[in-house]
Amino acid sequence: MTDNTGTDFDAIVVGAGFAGIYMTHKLRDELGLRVRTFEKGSGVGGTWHWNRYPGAMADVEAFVYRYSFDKEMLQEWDWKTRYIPQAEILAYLEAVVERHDLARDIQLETGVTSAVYDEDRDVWAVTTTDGGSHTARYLVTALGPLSKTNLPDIPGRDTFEGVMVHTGAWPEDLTIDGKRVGVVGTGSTGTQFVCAAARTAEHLTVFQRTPQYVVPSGNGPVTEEYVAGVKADYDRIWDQVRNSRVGCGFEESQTPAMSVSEEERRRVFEEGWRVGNGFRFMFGTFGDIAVDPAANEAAAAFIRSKIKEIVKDPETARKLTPTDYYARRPICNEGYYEAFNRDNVTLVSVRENPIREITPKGVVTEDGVEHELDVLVFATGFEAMDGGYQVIDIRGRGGEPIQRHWAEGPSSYLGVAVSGFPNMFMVYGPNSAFSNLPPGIETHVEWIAELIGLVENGDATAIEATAEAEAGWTATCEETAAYSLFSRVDSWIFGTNIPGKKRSVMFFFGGLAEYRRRLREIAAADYDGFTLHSPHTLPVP
Ligand code: FAD
Ligand code: NA7
Repeated sequence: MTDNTGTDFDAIVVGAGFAGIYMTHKLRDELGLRVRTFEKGSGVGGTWHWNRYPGAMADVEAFVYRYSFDKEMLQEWDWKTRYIPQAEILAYLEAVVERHDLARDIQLETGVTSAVYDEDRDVWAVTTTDGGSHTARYLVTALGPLSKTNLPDIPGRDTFEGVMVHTGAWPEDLTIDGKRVGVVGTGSTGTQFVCAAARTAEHLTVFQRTPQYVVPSGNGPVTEEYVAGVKADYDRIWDQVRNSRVGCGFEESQTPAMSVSEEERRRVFEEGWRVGNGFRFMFGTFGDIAVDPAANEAAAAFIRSKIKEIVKDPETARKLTPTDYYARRPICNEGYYEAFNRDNVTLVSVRENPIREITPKGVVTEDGVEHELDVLVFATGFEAMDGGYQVIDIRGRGGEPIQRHWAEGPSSYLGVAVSGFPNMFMVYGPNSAFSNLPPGIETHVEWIAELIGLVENGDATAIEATAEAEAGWTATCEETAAYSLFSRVDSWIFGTNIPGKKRSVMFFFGGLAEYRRRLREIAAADYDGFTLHSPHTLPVP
């Protein structure tokens, strides 16, 4: 396409985590576009820049929690433990930025506050926190599925005189060693934090609302031979990842749990427990734990039996024992239930004994006890998927705000495009495939580059998802969610962790392989569901 728009940039990317970093490289170095990436943080890395709490790590195994696109780097970059801690992931992402010389096009400490589409020119006008105004033909939002923190509004919260912190905004210099620490929340983050903090805090008080099913991660050192073996096998590994449901690098089971004897089930669960990893336990032991209530109950009962075995105090064990479906994002780490056997760890079930208020000294519960604290940690999660979008003034055709477009819940075509928002592309936006993120993100970055390539290589000025395609994809995601037991439990996956937020489907639960198959099918059908248009052939809103 000939660019007659005179924009400042060809493309503006928002966010410099896994998604924004690869998108910047793809657009600049492969499509030859003029790119500017805005990142509100003081460094690149996204999740791994912000989440520096003790115990922070990816609990998808190291060998697949990385990009696959840079084959040389896959061979060069080593790892020493089965899972990589936050600092190493951050160092890895910084190394990617350096290796591809991306920093010169990434503007840090600059948040995007608005993005408005000028439909006469097919141009996005973007404003930033530093007072800047910029124009570009393409807008790529790589805002992160879990980047907008959720801080509960507990009475007296801001009167606390100690250090109050959310795990997703952990200051670099904050240590908890030898301190009296309280943590609200026992999700993936809270349980990781508990395992680490129990070892170094003087006392740790855990305020738990919903008990969690937690399995061991099986973390530990890996040998050089193992790493060399993985490196030699990467082509096969990525092929397997892309052709699997959750993309976590293990063979997913096809066997229904109730098709085998009770002894065999127990043996398989014991093996899953011994080997470790949450996704492997849920998707690698049997094929129907996330969809069949009986299979789910078998897995849940097994984990409950482990809690009973591990936790010495029966009352603490009771409080830690979940009773609902095992159908949240699976959690694993080292020594979660064991932590509650320590003298310096106290469990408070806030379902039974709610938090009444936060005082200057600590947290007061309904039983009148004041839990005195030096550090109060909120491991209370995120406004997932659309949270980052809700706080930007994004307006599409006809000046329609994205918040209005999403009044009934966030929707998209394929997690990437929204009708009425031409030339805007979301990396891992609402209704993306539920999977290990790096391969999911790579799939999106490559697909977005393909869509932008269609405009660049033709005579159109914009590409847009049709309203029908978006409605169809929303219906597909709703169908896949209805089939999954995940939809029967409250969690961030459906937005129900945010008070007042409407429950909505925010993922495609059909698996990464099926998602990728559909992308291929759509591309083969002339990008069915997208319209290419020039200023003279704008679709009627
Ligand atoms: P992010 O890394 O969140 O990056 C988004 C960036 O956009 C951020 O830096 C943010 O500051 C920036 N941004 C947002 N809004 C604006 C704005 N208006 N202007 C400018 N910049 C903006 N995934 C897995 O697959 N496996 C795991 O084991 C795993 N563990 C996790 C553990 C934790 C504690 C958390 C929080 C997440 C975890 N995730 C995991 C999910 C993780 O978010 C993804 O794996 C991945 O890092 C997402 O990359 P991203 O670039 O899409 O988003
Ligand atoms: P999660 O999974 O949303 O967990 C948040 C936790 O905080 C969870 O235990 C919540 O209890 C609890 N919570 C939230 N609000 C409150 C209030 N008001 N009072 C008490 N407890 C509360 O977030 P994570 O950060 O752990 O994980 C999110 C994803 O990021 C994760 O899957 C990884 O991919 C990384 P609830 O269960 O809602 O009762």
